[in-house]
Amino acid sequence: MSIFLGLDSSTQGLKAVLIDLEKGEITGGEAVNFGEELPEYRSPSGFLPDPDPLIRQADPRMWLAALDLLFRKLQEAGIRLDQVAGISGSGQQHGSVYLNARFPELLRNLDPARPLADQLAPVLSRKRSPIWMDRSTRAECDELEQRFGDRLQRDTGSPAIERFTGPQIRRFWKSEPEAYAQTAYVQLVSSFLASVLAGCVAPVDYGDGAGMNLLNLRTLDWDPEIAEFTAPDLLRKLPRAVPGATVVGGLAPYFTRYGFRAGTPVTAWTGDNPASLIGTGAGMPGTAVISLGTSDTFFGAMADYKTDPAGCGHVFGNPAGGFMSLICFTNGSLAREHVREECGVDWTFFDETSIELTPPGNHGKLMLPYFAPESTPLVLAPRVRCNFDPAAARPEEKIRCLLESQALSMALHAGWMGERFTRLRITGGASNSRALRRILADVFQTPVERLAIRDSAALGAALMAAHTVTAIPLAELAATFCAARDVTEPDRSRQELYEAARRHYAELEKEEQKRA
Ligand code: XUL
Repeated sequence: MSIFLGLDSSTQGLKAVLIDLEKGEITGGEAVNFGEELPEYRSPSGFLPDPDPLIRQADPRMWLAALDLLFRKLQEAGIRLDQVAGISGSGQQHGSVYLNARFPELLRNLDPARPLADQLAPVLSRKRSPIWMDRSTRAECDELEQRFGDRLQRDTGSPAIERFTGPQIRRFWKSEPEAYAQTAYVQLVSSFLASVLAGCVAPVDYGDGAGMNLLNLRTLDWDPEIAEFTAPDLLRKLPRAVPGATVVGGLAPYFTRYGFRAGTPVTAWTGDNPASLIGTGAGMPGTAVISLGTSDTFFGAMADYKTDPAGCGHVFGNPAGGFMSLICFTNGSLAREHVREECGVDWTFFDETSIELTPPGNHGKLMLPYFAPESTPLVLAPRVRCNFDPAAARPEEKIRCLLESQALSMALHAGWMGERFTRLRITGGASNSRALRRILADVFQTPVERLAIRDSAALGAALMAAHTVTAIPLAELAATFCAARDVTEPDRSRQELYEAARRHYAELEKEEQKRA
């Protein structure tokens, strides 16, 4: 049996990808959109609308209902789920699920005649789960920072962050102490769904665990001091922390209703970003991935444990072993769309023509593209700053200026990782921009590979399941399943030009930070 199933429970939906190792192909997939297909949970965008923009919570029963629906869709599509030899998954990071002491007993005795959401509702000690978009924990972050100072980032990989699970747990304990006391298990979205599949309380992997401000990345275990300060008795409520390639149990008999075999290995789930690292074939140091969306993210495997002195980048466990970075640039396509609209041009002009009409380096034009608050570097009061008069610049100059500035900022802020990248892989909508691929290749002086893969987190989970069950090296699996569509080679003659531009960009950014 050579078929493996990867799932990804993201903000807006649940996806499945099936891979066949013998055929070397992705053989199937399915998806459930929470808002459209499960309207009874009243979450059109995957979370419960709340008038307070800082509060973003979801009903965990919705994730369970999606699991039932997704498996039914796979079964109805005629997929032989009895042929699946291993299952893994990934979840939106940081979101947490709170369960009472009956959780293990209910997991052991799931009744195949009743939906998961109904059966597990009585074990939820908190009806609503905070998700990664929640930013209501500034006070708790301040308390953690005050108590632990720099040690928090040094040891957990990140300073206290509002969406991270530790501050969220602390807020829950402070605001609902009784419900917290009823909580016997705190799970992440990933480990919660792994628990349901395996019919037992599943561990948290180092990848997703590192998004909690609780896992000590030096000892690879929960930090007792930080856990105790976060909330009383928390250490006892957390599951074990384990490496990514861990079998957590056999598939619960409940899932035979969809045609699966009971006992099929379920391997540890991870966060969507660590899973994407694997699904883009970037599990080994040397390859970095740039995912171009509304926000752009830059991530890559790291040979050694290091943290970002500027406090912007995060460090997570790498499911392939070792560590990975995650750096988020909020003003990604958000800024690209702004500038395109401002210039009044179409995407063809933006993505193709603009670089033909302007020279590399653009005669030194640079822009700090903070159309919205920025996470890297931290900018709370946004404003766009140029080192030239934008009113006097032509549209193509402004466009090149934005794209070069975005690439320079990425190169600058990835420096702390101390990694030498020999290739960049890019995904997401804007990876179709020829201008951006050319500029990234030249700024990083690295070949830029455009990936054909769409659901990289679900694919990464399928690859982790296959690797954990068969022991086939991840690099071998990546060579088969994570091929690039095309490559843009760097123009070596532009190295010095862009090195100088990077220095100028750093100076401009420093000046602006001082001003703010
Ligand atoms: C990462 C983060 C998001 C979520 C989205 O820190 O908050 O990327 O994982 O699913």
